[in-house]
Amino acid sequence: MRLVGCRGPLWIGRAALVLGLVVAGWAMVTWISGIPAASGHAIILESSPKHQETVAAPSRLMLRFNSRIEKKLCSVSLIGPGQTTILLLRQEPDAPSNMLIYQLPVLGPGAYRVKWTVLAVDGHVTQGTLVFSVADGKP
Ligand SMILES: [Cu+2]
Repeated sequence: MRLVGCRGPLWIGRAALVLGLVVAGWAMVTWISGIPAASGHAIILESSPKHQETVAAPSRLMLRFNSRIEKKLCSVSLIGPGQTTILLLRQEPDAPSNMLIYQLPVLGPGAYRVKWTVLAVDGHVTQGTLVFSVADGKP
């Protein structure tokens, strides 16, 4: 305390106040959006197919996150019509560090759920689900 002089405690007090406000603000945001406070870190910014989109059978799945992720510790599975689960294992190696891209097998028409669990580089695990539908090819 002597090193920072008599302004030290005041500065620490302000820092604590600002930190407190940030934490309170974050808690409020997570409470409003329904995201557990412990899992605010790697979130999806964009995907292909998009959430709730109906598409012709896609040949690949792309998930883009807001931060770099530990790709070896990420897992993504695809649950198709009839609860068939396809564990996606073959990531495209050249994808950017905040993206997961998988080649997909031929998908028949129906509803699909993508369940993802990723580890962000800051050590926090997040998970989520996105859904999309493959349209029946006939017009
Ligand atoms: Cu984090």
